[in-house]
Amino acid sequence: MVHRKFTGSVPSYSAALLTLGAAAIHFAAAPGHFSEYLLYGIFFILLGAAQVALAVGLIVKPSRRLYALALLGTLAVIGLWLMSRTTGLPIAPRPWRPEEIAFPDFAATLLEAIACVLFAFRVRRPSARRRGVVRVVLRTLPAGLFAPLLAFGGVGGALTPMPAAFNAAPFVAGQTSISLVNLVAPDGTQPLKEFTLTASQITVGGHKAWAYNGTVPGPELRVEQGDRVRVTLVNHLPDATSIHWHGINVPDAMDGVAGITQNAVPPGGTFTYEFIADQAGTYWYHSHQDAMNQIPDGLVGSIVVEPKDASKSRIRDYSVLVHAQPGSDAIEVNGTSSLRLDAAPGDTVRLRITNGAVPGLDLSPLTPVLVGAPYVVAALDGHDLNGPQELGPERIPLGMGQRADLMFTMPETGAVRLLGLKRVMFPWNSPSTPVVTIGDGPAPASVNVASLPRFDFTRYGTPAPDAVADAGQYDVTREIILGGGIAFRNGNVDFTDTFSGKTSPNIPPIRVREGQLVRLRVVNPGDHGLHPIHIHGHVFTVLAKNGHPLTGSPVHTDTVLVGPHETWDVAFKADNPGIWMLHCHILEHAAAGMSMTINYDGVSTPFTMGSRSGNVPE
Ligand SMILES: [Cu+2]
Repeated sequence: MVHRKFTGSVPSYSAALLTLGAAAIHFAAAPGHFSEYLLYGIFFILLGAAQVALAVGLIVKPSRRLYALALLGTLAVIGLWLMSRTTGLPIAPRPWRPEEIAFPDFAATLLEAIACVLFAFRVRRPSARRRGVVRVVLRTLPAGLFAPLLAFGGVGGALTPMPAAFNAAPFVAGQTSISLVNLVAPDGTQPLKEFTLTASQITVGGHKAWAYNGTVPGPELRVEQGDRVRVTLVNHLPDATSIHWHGINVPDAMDGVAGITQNAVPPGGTFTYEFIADQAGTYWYHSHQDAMNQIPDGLVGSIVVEPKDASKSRIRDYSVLVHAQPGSDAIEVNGTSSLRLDAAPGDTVRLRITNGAVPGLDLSPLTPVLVGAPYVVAALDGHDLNGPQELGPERIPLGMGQRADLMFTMPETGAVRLLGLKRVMFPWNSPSTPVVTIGDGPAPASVNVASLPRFDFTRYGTPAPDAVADAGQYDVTREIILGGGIAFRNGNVDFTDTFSGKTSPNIPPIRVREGQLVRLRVVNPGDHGLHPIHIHGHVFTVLAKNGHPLTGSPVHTDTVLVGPHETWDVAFKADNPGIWMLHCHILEHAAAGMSMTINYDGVSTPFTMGSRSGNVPE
């Protein structure tokens, strides 16, 4: 074989392709960077242009010097990128603040890193042999497949960034509207109950936790129906936060949704929430800024509104909040894995159970079971049921965010227990299951929880007239089909969860006027996925499951759990003007797109969600 030496170097088509792929991603990312920070935008255009010029040079006039230059330049770009993702850059909209890594970063950097290996190779061996066309094509094939694929992902991600500042209900010039910040509790002489909740970072069991007043969960807030409740949130966390009053139909400005009803409260800031607690029941409060992380980190607590006419004698009334143990797969009840509650024989006990725990990977609801005494399900989501019948042990499905009040009489001897609080993370990892024991004495005989029947509220209790269910006609109807799939969203290739094929913020809002009756049909055509769909500021009247109307008590909830192949019809009266969220209460699903708003005509919001506003409700 004849070796033909030549002075230059041979082109590396692979290195050129990889460099072009990175350039494409940088061009696609430039518009987003322009809107974020002018210098970044210019930098990305120049970088992309330099990479195109380099790729052309590598093919047209390859030389050892060019390969060396390419290696140093690309290494410098990778170094800058690493710095921006770890320590942050000195010249930036927020100097020395590291940025998050999205798919386009990963794709561009990987292409550049592989190109660097090829550059280095050519610098070490400048006088390679020229090869036949077939061999060149075969050697270029891996990069020829890999570079376009990664560039496609990177460009797609870069062209669909998280919105910088999305307004769910902008003020429109020429239209009469009021800003929701004016939608507050009217003045009055109600008895005032004041609380301060200071959010701060603590350590529980060696794990970092975010806590209200130094405990996970936060303190139980107990008020009486008709009280004026005033809660001051003080933020001592390193990040912004907010508080949402889950299930309580507060005035819109007090709903605590960052980016819709307020700006997230910055570190060092405060916000005072005020509302009149006119609905008795079991509710909970939690962060609605970055809720996907802040709720499991510990920012949760119970709030109980006792009925005004409560005869408190001989009633033992307990809130039982099931929540994630921060930094662990385990769940706890009121901050412990073994909760003991006092009760004497003959006492009437009301257990207010709230599921504040993110479900395990199978997404199944919690199914608490009370053993040791017959009981009634007195209320769901804080709303009393009519004529509830006594039950033996049954599993009560509670999706995340849902509540059930169980009432029973303590037996003459022995304790009563709440079991079945099991969350399956992985089939091979079943974390410990918390137990609640009520009263003293021997524990009740053990039961096989998995074999017990499931409570079905669609045929429980006694029928009664119901204004919304009996209306039969609705002014506004909307079908919401639950789904999902892989798509480009928020700068990444990601799993998305969708309402009727769309993700937030691109789901058209439900537009209503005050006084209208609204019916929603929520359809889950999938084989898996249980979605607790939660409404803010209103209460659902459950109309039908799979087309079958309820046969027992009217049921009023703020969350409807929609299982595989289920269709639920719910309705509500539009009686609380504002801009309100409707979202899946599995916060990962909400963050992946299952979130929309109910917009009242004539109401606008000054707040925005997105990367620039810093408001990320989920
Ligand atoms: Cu969901």
